[in-house]
Amino acid sequence: MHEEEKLRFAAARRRILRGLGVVGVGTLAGAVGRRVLASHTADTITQPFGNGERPLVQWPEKRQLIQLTTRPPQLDTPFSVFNEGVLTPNDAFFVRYHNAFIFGTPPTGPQTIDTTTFRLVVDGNVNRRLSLTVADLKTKFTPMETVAVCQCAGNSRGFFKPRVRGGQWAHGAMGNARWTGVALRDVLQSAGVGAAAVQVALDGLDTEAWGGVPDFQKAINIDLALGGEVMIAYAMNGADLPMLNGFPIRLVVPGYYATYWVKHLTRITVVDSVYDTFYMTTGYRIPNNDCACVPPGTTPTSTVPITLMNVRSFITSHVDGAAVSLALGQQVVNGIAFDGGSGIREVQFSQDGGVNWRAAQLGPDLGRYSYRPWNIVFSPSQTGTYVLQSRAVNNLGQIQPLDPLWNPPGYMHNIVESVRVRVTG
Ligand SMILES: Nc1nc2c(c(=O)[nH]1)N[C@H]1C(S)=C(S)[C@@H](COP(=O)(O)O)O[C@H]1N2
Ligand SMILES: [Mo]
Repeated sequence: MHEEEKLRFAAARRRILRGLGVVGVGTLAGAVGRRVLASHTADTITQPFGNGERPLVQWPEKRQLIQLTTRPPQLDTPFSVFNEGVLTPNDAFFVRYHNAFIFGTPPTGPQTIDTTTFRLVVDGNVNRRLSLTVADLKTKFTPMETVAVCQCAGNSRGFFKPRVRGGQWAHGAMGNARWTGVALRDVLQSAGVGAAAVQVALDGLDTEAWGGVPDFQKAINIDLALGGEVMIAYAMNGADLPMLNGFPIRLVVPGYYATYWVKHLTRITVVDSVYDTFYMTTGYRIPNNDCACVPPGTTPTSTVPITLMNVRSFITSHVDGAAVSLALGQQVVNGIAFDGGSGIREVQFSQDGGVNWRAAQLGPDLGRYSYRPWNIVFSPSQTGTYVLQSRAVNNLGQIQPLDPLWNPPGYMHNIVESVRVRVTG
């Protein structure tokens, strides 16, 4: 890493990231820090799996979110947010980091990013090395926009049976946003990619942590990088990226799991071989078969890097365990569906635990990488418990499984979910 890039942490406080797990320590424990501390004890929610009690916490630029870990900050979006609208508000968008201290070591490490010194470097097998400011990206390239789902590979990991190691997310490690930025292709073309290029390696500002946690680096194949859809995004839902979602720029890889969506992107290196980095060669790998699954408790013999998201759907209007009155009569069930970019062909709905299925009405299409809203009328005829389910089919004909699929890292959970609703007299 070059010296000028290290200066990224320097003086001017374009953004302040407070409360980096240092509540009550040193100079950062201001009013915000104390409020975070207070909310630890004030509000908790319990996720529907063992050991699921979590504090609700408030970080800068965020509303109260569900805390998975403090160092690094990892925040799960409360599921009710997905019923507010098809785009996930920036202040409710989940947060996931790998390394304990994102930008240096608290309490002394800088917690700011200075956009006057921030640079995106493009190097490796290119005709000319680029060093771009955010302003360069905004003015020297053609802007583009995509609505796309950002979903952690480990979303819903807490529901795996048998349980697996790793962040015990409920269903809130996903979000859908309108991303604005420039095509990675355009930036690479302006650098001039060498003929022997195989991948581009991606690195953000966060660095290796102690305890052997390696620097978070990723790589994508050169064809994908030059395909025109992968973006270097500087805005999310019409605003600057929140600090915790990658300010000032992040990669957006529509259709791919969020592990490739490198935040605080600061270096793109064109390489002539498959890039060897922990998060490609050891982490974020799935069993090398069609279901990305193995018998529970076993180890796959062969693995490959995770790539495209599988198809999922959720009911958002009704929560598990809800009670509704029969007197309400017919009512609308709302939900969302998405996949890795083929688009949603159909969402089926069942109100009897999967015995009978009806086709739901699909809502507005914001593009094939977006959540697709859907709705259907639920008409309970008598009191009792109804098991509501939705099952999406994508344009490739892939459909959500009724039985759980298992893999050791707990990735790609996409079983049909059940929402039990009690209809009372
Ligand atoms: N710099 C950096 N980028 C990163 C990560 C990280 O640890 N550091 N984690 C990745 C993973 S695994 C996920 S799930 C997404 C989460 O994006 P979000 O925090 O904006 O929701 O960021 C990705 N980009
Ligand atoms: Mo992730």
